[in-house]
Parts: sequence; C-alpha cells; structure tokens
Amino acid sequence: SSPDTEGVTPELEKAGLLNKTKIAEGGRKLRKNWNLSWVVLVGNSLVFFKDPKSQNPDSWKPGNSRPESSVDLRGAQLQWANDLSSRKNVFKLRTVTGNEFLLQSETESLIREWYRTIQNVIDRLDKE
Ligand code: I3P
Repeated sequence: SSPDTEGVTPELEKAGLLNKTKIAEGGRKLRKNWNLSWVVLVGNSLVFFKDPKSQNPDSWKPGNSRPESSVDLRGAQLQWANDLSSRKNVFKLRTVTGNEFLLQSETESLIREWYRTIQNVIDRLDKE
C-alpha cells in the first residue's frame, strides 16, 4: 500500500531538464539568464531545481531536495514565444502575480509535450 495514507501527496505529472530563464518579476522586466533546470510538474505547481543531484523524479518530495523556486499554475498563461528569443522551441509561462519565464528545449517533441501537459493542468485548475 502507499505510504501516503492521508492522500495528500500531489500527483507527479512530469519531470525533466529544460532551459529556463525568468524574464519578469511582478510585471517588471528582468535581464535574461538562461540556465539548465530540472523541472518538475507536481499537483498545481511547476517546481524548478538547479542542483544536478535533484535530477530524480522523487526530488520534489518533501525533504528530498530544495527547489530553487516554485510556480503556482492556477490562473497562469502559456504561449509559444519564438518571438521572444533567438532560441527555437520556446514558450512563455506567465503567473497571476506577473512572473514570466521562458522554457526551451532543443527537442521540439519534448517542448511540445511539456506545453501540452502544463496547459492541461492550467485548464483543470480553471474548471475548479
Ligand atoms: C542576452 C543573452 C541572451 C539573449 C538576450 C541577450 O545578452 O545573449 O541569451 O536571449 O537577447 O540580450 P546578455 O548576456 O548580454 O544579457 P536569447 O538567448 O533568448 O535570444 P534579447 O535581449 O533579445 O532577449
């Protein structure tokens, strides 16, 4: 049986490596700083890790490793953003608080899958 006897551990939807840069904080534009990030989609959140040791599907579990940051997907918006970067396969994630991130992969199928999965979570939260 599952150790999650209270049923409170959110479902892991997806995890993997993506290039990431934050481009706005609370609506204020930031200078780009692209970094490879271990990205975990769990429950209503997108969680970012920079520690290579975190590159494990269980890294998001409480106490396993400390995230760099976490994004609440409720009310968030996704859009393809090839106009916002010289890189290919880029999309923008904007939170309700006005934080904006670009996420990118060299692999088109991989970034499309991330887009689709995150959009599904946003759509599910919109219906709640
Ligand atoms: C930025 C850096 C980024 C680039 C950005 C540059 O220069 O080269 O990689 O974004 O372009 O301004 P700096 O290192 O001096 O800050 P992309 O890789 O996404 O194109 P931008 O200003 O057109 O966003």
